[in-house]
Amino acid sequence: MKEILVDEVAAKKYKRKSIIAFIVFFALIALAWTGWKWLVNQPRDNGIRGGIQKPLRKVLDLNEEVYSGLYSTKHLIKEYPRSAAAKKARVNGDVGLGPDLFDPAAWRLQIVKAGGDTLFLTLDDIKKLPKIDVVFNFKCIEGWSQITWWSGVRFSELAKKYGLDVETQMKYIGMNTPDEQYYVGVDMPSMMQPQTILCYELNGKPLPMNQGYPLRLIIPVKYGVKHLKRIGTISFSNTRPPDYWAEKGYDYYTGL
Ligand SMILES: Nc1nc2c(c(=O)[nH]1)N[C@H]1C(S)=C(S)[C@@H](COP(=O)(O)O)O[C@H]1N2
Ligand SMILES: [Mo]
Repeated sequence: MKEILVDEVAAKKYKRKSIIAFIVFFALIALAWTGWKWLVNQPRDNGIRGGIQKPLRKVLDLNEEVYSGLYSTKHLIKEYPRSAAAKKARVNGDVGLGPDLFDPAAWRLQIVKAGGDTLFLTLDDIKKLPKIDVVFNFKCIEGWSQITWWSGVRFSELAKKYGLDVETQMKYIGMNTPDEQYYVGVDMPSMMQPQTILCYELNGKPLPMNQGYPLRLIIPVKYGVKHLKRIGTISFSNTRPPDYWAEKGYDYYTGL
């Protein structure tokens, strides 16, 4: 008799606990669902290519502040011997590499100065500057990486040679393909980092067309998206220049 009573009490307790557990469980689901709804319905930061919700962008920007403050861009990315580089470098992304508005013979690097004047540089002008090698692990946000060997001139060296002092005091640099279909914005400290080059060779030979002939950006402190192939124009600003992948919702800074 006594035993049955004890069992009944235990069963009641158990039942009550289960009910509470269920209520809590569903309440949490409802909360998560409401939170999610709220987030996806937040206004987006940039409508052109979809962008992302403003609260998410805030998180990315906060990351940027923490990372750029912590590591700055003074640190050097690890380099490798040439022999470690892939003989066949992977090709990825061809936006802005179509035949329109690109005549290799007429190509000039256009640098729009702060005052509005534009410099027009030929590949030979650029090749007159000291050439350096950069052999590093190239990383794409899609999840692959590869050690590759690139050569060209340091952006900081070119800026010095062409007296871009006012320009390099600005916060950002913007780059476009000649047809303006692909474009990136890069913070100035990353651009002035000594491993950032305007690159015209891969594995000791002129860049292949699909890898940015005649000139591309190699910026080891960033993921692949920022390594713009076939540079047409370079300009400077204190606000973020448009950026193809950031407009699709990716992190603007994409630092390593
Ligand atoms: N003009 C242009 N540059 C670009 C791209 C692109 O689509 N168009 N894709 C970027 C991406 S996502 C990567 S990973 C690298 C790939 O460089 P690779 O083709 O030399 O491997 O180029 C970057 N530069
Ligand atoms: Mo990429």
